[in-house]
Amino acid sequence: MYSLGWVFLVFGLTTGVTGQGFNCTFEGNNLCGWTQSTIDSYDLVLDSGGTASGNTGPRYDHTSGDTSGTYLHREANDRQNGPDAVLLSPEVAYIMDQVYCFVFWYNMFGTDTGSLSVYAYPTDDGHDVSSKQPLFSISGQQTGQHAWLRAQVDVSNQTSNFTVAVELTTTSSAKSDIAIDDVELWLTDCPMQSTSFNCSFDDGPCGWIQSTDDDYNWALERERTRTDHTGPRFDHTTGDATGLFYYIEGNDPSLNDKAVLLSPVISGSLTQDSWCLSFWYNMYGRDIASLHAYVIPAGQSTNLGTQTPAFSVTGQQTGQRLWIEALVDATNQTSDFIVALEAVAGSTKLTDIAIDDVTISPELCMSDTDLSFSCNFEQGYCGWTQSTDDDVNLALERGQTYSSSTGPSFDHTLGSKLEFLHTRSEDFVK
Ligand SMILES: [Ca+2]
Ligand SMILES: [Ca+2]
Ligand SMILES: [Ca+2]
Ligand SMILES: [Ca+2]
Repeated sequence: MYSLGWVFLVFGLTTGVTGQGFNCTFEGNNLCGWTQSTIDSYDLVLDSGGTASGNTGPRYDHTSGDTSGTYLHREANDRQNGPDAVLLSPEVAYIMDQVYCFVFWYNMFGTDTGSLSVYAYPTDDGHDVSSKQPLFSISGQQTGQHAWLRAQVDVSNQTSNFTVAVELTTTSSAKSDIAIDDVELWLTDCPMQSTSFNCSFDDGPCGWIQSTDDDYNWALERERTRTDHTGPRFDHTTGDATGLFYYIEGNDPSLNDKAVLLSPVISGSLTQDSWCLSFWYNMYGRDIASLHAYVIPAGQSTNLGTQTPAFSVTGQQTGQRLWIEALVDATNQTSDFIVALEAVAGSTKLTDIAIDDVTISPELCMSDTDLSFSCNFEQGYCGWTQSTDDDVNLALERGQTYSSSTGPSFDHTLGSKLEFLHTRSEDFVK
């Protein structure tokens, strides 16, 4: 082992790369220098193009962005073999004062997703990670089937040759797949990751976090969600599959289950106590329930049961392509506060709710949403409301409707690519 470390040390000094075979795309069914632990209960599988269980696992590999590439996958259908699977890096040479950043991509899609943990430890200590402290850990659903998120872990604090280990753990459910791809070791400090209330979500959560005082998690997704006839076609920021949005997947939760996303802290004060919260939402699906925004003191319980929402909208509001802006005044915020966005699951799988482009500014919202009978529906509903005494909501939509042989191609006001109200024949099919 000593001589192997020396080889890596020389290799590292001469090329600037330590741990030969560390960086790996897992293409060509190749683990590079990584190995499967033999003291865990399961071996990860190389996979591509979707997994055996529905409603869990990635649709595409991260390297190629399509079904041709390969990623490493914890298949939850095999969970009877045991919960934990550990992947071990090649030994990395210790170099005094060298910094190391471990970077990888993960997909965690499935209501009952387990956990992903990263360890770094002297190789000579052995590979039983159950006795070690993880440097990074995340659990529960984080993404939809198309999105991958980047994680980085500072593994610099070493005193001898070391191993990086990635542990993927399932729950007792089949909907608990986890996949990783494109692992790299950077000989630099990990880049700063800023926390920001204002977020497009295109590069991740910006410090927004999943509540644990709720029933399930929001998921970051890239395009069309798992189920037809619900969920947005693309994100709001980019209008194509390059951007990400948060959504709740209607396939899995039970009626009235709640998922809550919590913002970074905003500093309210006596001199700055009025704020305008803006976010965009897509609520397309016959059985959509509701979306609420809460403004609550920082540090207070995030159990929202007794709170009054500052904003609520219920039932289907949009078609597949349209996003509507919500403007919410937050007044009398004389101390630190956060915003909680809560989605409530409806009675069927046609209940996806999506949000994107969240911002807050130190002023009351401009009241450009004048209530008006005359409305071209370009900016929303102008105060027109959905009846609750009927069977279905009209939906604002942009461009063509979902069914190719029904509905108008373009709206009447400007003749192209704008919004119109319509009913959807699919909505009446039970
Ligand atoms: Ca194993
Ligand atoms: Ca790959
Ligand atoms: Ca976005
Ligand atoms: Ca949650």
